[in-house]
Amino acid sequence: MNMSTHTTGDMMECRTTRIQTLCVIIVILMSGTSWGLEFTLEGSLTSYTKFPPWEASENGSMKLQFRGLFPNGLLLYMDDGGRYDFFEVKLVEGVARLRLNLGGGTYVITLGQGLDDGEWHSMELHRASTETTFTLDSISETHHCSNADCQFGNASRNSDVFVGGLPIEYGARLSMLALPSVMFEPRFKGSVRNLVYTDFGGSSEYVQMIDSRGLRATDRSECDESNPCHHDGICVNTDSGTLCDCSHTDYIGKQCDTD
Ligand SMILES: [Ca+2]
Repeated sequence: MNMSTHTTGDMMECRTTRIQTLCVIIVILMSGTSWGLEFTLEGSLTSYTKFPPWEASENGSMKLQFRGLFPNGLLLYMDDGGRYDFFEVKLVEGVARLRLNLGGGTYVITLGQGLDDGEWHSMELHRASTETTFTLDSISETHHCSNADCQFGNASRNSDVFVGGLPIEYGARLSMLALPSVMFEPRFKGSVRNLVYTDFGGSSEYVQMIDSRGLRATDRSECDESNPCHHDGICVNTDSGTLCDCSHTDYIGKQCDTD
């Protein structure tokens, strides 16, 4: 039996039950090597997922698909263990923005628009010697590295790969990050599936999730049904109800209603 079909079928079956949280855990466990794993991030101040390091010092690629309704959010981050090299992909006003540094300074590639349309979109990072190609759906742009060290970190030091956000503990250990500002980005709110690493020889691997926080069992939006947040606080759906992110307002309180 094809494992990805098996898992998708189980997920659909789970949506009809009342114990959705347990079901998602079962589906993740049954995924084993995470064939085509799909998950939904709540996009709160603490949500994240963690995957093994991407050992693409010179060659290899990484792909994933994402779907969301919010124009801003951190989609992907990895670095060389807090020295210089990093890759960061985020949505900025519905546009995908890659920032990278291979040791010679920061470079930015911006692709797509209207990516907060609730449809699935694909992104890929492809490393080939001195070139890094960023692909969003069917559009690509390539960065040509010209400094002395064009490798992405090294196998013994590279960080894990973070999708949707980083663990809150990094906030007290910013020196461990090559791009400390990543901790201040809004986190991705939406669904992600099919994270794949491909090595230079062409063999692909669906990677297994190591850790997570703030995964949702459903993408149902209570915020759309009844938004409790005042003063432009950002409503966050969680499995235990809604939360209000007041960090971008002048108000505090559970519903951003306290001056
Ligand atoms: Ca480097």
